[in-house]
Amino acid sequence: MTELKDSLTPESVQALQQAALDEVAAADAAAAGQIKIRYLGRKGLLRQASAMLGQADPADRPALGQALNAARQAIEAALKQASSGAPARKQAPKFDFTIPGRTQPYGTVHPLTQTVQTVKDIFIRLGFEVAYGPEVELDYYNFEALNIPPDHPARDDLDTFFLQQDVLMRSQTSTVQIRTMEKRQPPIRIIAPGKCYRPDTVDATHSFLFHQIEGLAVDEDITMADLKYCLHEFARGFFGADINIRFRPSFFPFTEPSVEVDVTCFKCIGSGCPLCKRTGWIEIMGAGMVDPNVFEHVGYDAEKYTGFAFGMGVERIAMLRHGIDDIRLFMENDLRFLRQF
Ligand code: 2NL
Repeated sequence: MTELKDSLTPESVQALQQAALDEVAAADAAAAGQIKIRYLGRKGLLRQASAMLGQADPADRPALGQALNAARQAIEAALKQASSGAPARKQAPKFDFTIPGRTQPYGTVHPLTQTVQTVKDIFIRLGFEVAYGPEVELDYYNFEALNIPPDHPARDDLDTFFLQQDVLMRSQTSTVQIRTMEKRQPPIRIIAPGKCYRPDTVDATHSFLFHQIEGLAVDEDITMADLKYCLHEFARGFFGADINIRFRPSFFPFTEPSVEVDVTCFKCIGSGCPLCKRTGWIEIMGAGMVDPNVFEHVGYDAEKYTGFAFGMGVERIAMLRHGIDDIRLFMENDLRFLRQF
């Protein structure tokens, strides 16, 4: 804090000015106000100094008067610059621990992943293991070992994504079952979930990428009754305890006999409604007894072993279960859709 000397000299006025400028340079907005009052106020130091002019030697008065004016102007200018240019120093932020913490929004498991998990759980309870395999496959595992003849329409370039002559994006997960049978001897009970690819034009029910779950059981004395029991258990677990199944004859190159599998319409419980087109039944998958030619390819004794196999589209059963009417919703990552599951 600067005090006035007893006598007024150009040096003491100069010292007063410098003290004021130093204080302004170190001050924040609030302190600048105090400095202004203390130096320039009505009872401020400059006024007090001016009052002492009368006691000064008359010869010195003009120089002292000029020095006091210069000091006033310099201090005013410094204060003006401090209030306009210099950013007001902020107070240290106070921590308010009464405000609730910031939460991260939780994600949800994708509906297709949930569907695969549900199907897996049901078949694991029935004694099946879960098997996986590559999505880029050899023609052999996708077609030849499955007894699909060379002229079959599925082998056309228009129905399969070929990468090279004999390399393709798998169009079904039967490839995983062939690979498993190549490596292991019966008994085998596996399900193979995974992505599959077909160059379909995308619409409400078709996609170039979809998911499949195939199942396979091979042992001595496996019969169609075992197939029907397992698929009935699956249908009850997935759609509800009052759901029944039925087999209709069909054809696949890799099964003989082959069937289409229907479940009781879970909307009307079989009485007939628009969803099941008044039939009371809804088709959910294909299945059958493994063709002996497939066993030949993997080196199993077709006289000793029999097996059943089935394949279902994950998107299809997820859409049925949740009443979803467009397959594209699964891939659009629209949170308004995803948050509903
Ligand atoms: C369908 C029909 C099916 C199979 C897949 C299979 C696999 C092996 C041997 C014999 Cl290794 N069969 N898989 C059998 C019948 C039907 O899928 O409509 N899928 C969506």
